[in-house]
Amino acid sequence: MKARATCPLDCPDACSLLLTLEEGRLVRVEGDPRHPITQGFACAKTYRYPERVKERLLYPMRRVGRKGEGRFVRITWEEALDEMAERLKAVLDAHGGEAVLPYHYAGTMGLIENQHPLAFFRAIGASELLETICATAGSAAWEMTYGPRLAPDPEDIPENARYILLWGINSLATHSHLTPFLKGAKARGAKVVHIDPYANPTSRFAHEHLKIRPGTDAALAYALAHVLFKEGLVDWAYLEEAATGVEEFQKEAENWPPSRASALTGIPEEAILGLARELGEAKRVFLRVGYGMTRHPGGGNALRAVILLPALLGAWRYPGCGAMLSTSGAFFLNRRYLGGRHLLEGPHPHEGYFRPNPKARAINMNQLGTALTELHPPIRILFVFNSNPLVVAPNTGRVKEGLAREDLFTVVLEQVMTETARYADLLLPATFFYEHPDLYTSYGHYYLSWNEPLAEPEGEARPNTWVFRELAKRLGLKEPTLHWGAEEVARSLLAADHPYLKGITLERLKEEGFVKLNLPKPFLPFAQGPVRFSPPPQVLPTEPLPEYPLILLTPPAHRFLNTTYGNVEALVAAEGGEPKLLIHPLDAEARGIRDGMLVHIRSPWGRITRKARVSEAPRPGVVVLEGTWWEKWAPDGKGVNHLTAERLTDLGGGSTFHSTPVEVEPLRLAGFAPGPQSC
Ligand SMILES: Nc1nc2c(c(=O)[nH]1)N[C@H]1C(S)=C(S)[C@@H](COP(=O)(O)OP(=O)(O)OC[C@H]3O[C@@H](n4cnc5c(=O)[nH]c(N)nc54)[C@H](O)[C@@H]3O)O[C@H]1N2
Ligand SMILES: Nc1nc2c(c(=O)[nH]1)N[C@H]1C(S)=C(S)[C@@H](COP(=O)(O)OP(=O)(O)OC[C@H]3O[C@@H](n4cnc5c(=O)[nH]c(N)nc54)[C@H](O)[C@@H]3O)O[C@H]1N2
Ligand code: SF4
Ligand SMILES: [Mo]
Repeated sequence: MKARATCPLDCPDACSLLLTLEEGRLVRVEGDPRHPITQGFACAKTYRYPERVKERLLYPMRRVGRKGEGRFVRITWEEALDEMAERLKAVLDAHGGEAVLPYHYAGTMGLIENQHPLAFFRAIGASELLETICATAGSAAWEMTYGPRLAPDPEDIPENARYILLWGINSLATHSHLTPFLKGAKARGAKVVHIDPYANPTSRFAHEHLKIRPGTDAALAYALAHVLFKEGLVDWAYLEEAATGVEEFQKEAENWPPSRASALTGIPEEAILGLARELGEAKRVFLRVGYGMTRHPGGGNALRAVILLPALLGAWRYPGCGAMLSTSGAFFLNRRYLGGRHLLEGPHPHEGYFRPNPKARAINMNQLGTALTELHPPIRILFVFNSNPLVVAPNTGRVKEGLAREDLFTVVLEQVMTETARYADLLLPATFFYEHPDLYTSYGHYYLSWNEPLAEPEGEARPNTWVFRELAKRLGLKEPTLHWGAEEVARSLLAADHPYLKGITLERLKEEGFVKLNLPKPFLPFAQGPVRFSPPPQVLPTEPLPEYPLILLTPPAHRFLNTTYGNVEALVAAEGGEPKLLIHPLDAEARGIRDGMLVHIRSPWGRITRKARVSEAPRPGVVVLEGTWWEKWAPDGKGVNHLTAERLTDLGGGSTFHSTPVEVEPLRLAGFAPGPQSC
């Protein structure tokens, strides 16, 4: 059987896929040629999805070995659910809801399996997890500047954009379905410029690459603005109509002549001048910003400074032009009942076994390590789903210490035996995206879609929402939204009175699979503003430390999706078999490091060992570890986040994964006997 389903992964493309199933098992994945964004191709990763499925968990299990050891015995769902319910009741009675923490992120982007389990946690007044690991610095910056996260329609780019800036994003790897639109514009003569501290496939696609020093984007943006103001290249008519606070911003920009910005950013003065003049002349600019530049202590301000540039040029007047961070703000769904949000808003009408707690204790997911080891009163029950925190959260040393606590009861709902799953007391098998219904938005285009289950769950796998419905029954919780099935959640989401959603019903989604939002034509978000230039963004550069003079970037790998696919051997092999440190020849030479050598990488928070790859790709002073690899592939069995900090961004409480100060040294100098792989 062959049928359509939306790719559930955390990727802006939200592709429409054609799946071939044999006896309920996924055997082949193709891109849907009918979908205007997918255009008939998937990606290097998702073609391999069937290999992921082969590694799946099939039954509920209880831990028998030490935490982390990964020894389990099979149990029944009845036993698993009863045990969870008993433990929950005991902890809730003795310590209240805040002793319980859900840890979840974006294993699936389906709104229902991603968000609706939270209704259960909100109904018991659990500690509330702030979902900050990825997008909140960017979202906060965008919302301060423009309001809703709207962007030009990518389908309008080829015809309209004359100049393309890819800033802090390796879009060819992480947003590959934008590429055909960029190529379309390029073929019509648009120039493409990439701004990134290291060369990657996107730099090779661009006509020009500016290797910026990490965390200095705001200074570059101000210098570009400086030239635009000075040389009369600003669209004053647009600004007068659409923007506020321009004067204050202009004053700040006066302080950033290209010479000053050049010294800080490492970009030659002439390149800054040239870029500003070309932008000023082109006006029809499409700026694609990634979250890369936001993963710094000053990342929110940096993003604000950068996304103001298209406004200065009046680019928002043209279709396909302006700035794109995310399109997710266009899905004006009714989210009031999704994940029981209404329970956080105040007293609720249907009290159950426990009172909801509108003032639930909030825990920033970037600080899981500290939350598990230092919080008072402590977390006693942890539920992990849609996430692999042992590997993806910063400061892994701390996270492991927390997960190893004997007095912590950990439940992990997973599809595969991740390194987090090995720490579970109860490990529960989750369904795959073609086994459960769900509603999908996108953060890179404007299609809404629906997945109908295409197969019965294999083994005893169950959807996340099923597990929490069963628990709610056992706890006697009466709150109605806890007991909603997927269609009820979907209907409630679609019951929104917004012109973009007009005529989009569940029936239509079921029939057509995906439906484009009713965007106005031409689609010109922010053509009339509002654009808020004040307060003027601050320049808050990322600084190394005297003992840690290099800055480590940890951007995504081409063939993994965070840690998803990190166990698929063909993809691991294609990524080089093990994680390697990219280091510039000058930095390598200064440290006696040769290509292929094992090196220690130290930060104030931990140390790991990697093979060095001496390469001109990063700028001097910057080292790069691509990909959040599973720990098991590293020479020392330690993941990259042993090095990263729980430090938060200036706006939105976001993660700072690309700002880690490190030092690198050859293994032998660090006083360790060389292992068999070295030299
Ligand atoms: N293949 C693949 N695709 C993915 C993912 C994946 O893991 N693999 N992850 C998905 C997810 S969860 C997300 S959030 C997105 C990632 O989305 P983004 O972070 O938006 O995109 P990346 O392409 O990773 O861009 C990060 C780039 O920013 C650069 N960078 C780091 N610091 C700075 C800085 O200070 N200034 C500038 N200008 N650039 C900087 C990095 O070198 C890197 O090239 O991609 C999604 N798509
Ligand atoms: N150093 C460093 N660390 C990073 C990043 C970085 O660039 N550098 N990127 C960060 C970013 S942008 C993000 S978004 C986070 C990503 O962090 P996570 O969202 O934790 O992403 P994954 O590592 O892909 O783990 C998702 C897990 O969910 C599981 N899963 C998938 N579908 C389901 C389901 O339906 N039910 C259940 N129960 N489980 C399911 C998958 O098997 C997988 O193990 O990582 C962050 N960590
Ligand atoms: S991971 Fe992204 S590019 Fe690959 S199939 Fe899924 S949505 Fe498309
Ligand atoms: Mo992300």
